[in-house]
Amino acid sequence: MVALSKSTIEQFFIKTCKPVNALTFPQIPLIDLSQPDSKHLLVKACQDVGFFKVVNHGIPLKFINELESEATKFFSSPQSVKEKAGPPDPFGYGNKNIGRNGDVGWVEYLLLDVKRDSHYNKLLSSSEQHQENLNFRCVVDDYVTAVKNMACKILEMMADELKLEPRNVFSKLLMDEQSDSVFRVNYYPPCPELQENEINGGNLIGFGEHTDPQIISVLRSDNTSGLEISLRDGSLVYVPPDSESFFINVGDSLQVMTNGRFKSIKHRVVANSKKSRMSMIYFGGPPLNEKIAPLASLLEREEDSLYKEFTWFEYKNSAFNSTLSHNRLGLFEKI
Ligand code: GA4
Repeated sequence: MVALSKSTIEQFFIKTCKPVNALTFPQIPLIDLSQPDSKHLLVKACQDVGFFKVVNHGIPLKFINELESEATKFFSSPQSVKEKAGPPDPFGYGNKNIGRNGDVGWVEYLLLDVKRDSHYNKLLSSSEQHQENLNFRCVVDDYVTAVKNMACKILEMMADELKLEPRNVFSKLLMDEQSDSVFRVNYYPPCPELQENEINGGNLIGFGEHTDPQIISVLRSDNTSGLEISLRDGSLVYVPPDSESFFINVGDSLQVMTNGRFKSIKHRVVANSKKSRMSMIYFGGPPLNEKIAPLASLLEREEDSLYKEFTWFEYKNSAFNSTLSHNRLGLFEKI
């Protein structure tokens, strides 16, 4: 293993003047998907926080465990093998560099296109890894299909509670064959150099603060902590990990479609110098040519649209040409 110098590690130190609130956010909304009254709580969570945790989600544990074990195998393989799946733009393996504009994080990741038959092309290109990669592909497919169905169920409950018709007004965008959804596996390795030097109190930025551009994100992580969400007053609060539940956050596009009723929440991940962390996130996005604008039925008599209409292609382009912390929606707000 190549030892990293102090100055190399320094670029990942958390550069923020805001203290991390060590207290657990007391009310991370908890939604029990098996309860009939949950659609009301779900909409409230999207309005108040833009983030919630779901239990009784019905995703088979087998899918989660198999994916985690395949991903662990991938991230522990030699660097040369992992690099065969890279670079990450548009899809593949990435290491420390995030996006196109200089963001860095203490993270390795796989970004995968979830459109049938279009993903893993690079992963599958190395013939000696062929069988292993096929297994990986199968477990990702099973997992993503199940998580997408859960995301659609949640979106339909939201539409129902908001009295929107048709009920699949949001979910049809994810179900569309052309849906531009992405799947990401993040691996935050431990940092032995940081422990040895006991620098910076052990805080490294794993994934900098940002909002997700899509409609909805479904996150599952192992039991290592690291996720923090930013409340409206800008304070960051720690989200206790829970490997048996899923965390959902509202994306920028859903904020626009609900004319700002639902909030897309800023979040970040702090890497742990002692323990690795693995997370898997499904980002449910619309087809590229889909027009994103506040739904007419939500614009009540006196209510003006807060956003200019755009296509998902335009928004995605603008997002991918920005840095993580950029206020992406600002460009599309009506003044
Ligand atoms: C954040 C949500 C998803 O992980 C992602 C990220 C994307 C990337 O990693 O390439 C972006 C980021 C995300 C938003 C701003 C741009 C693009 C990195 C970045 C600096 C895959 C996505 O869709 O947008």
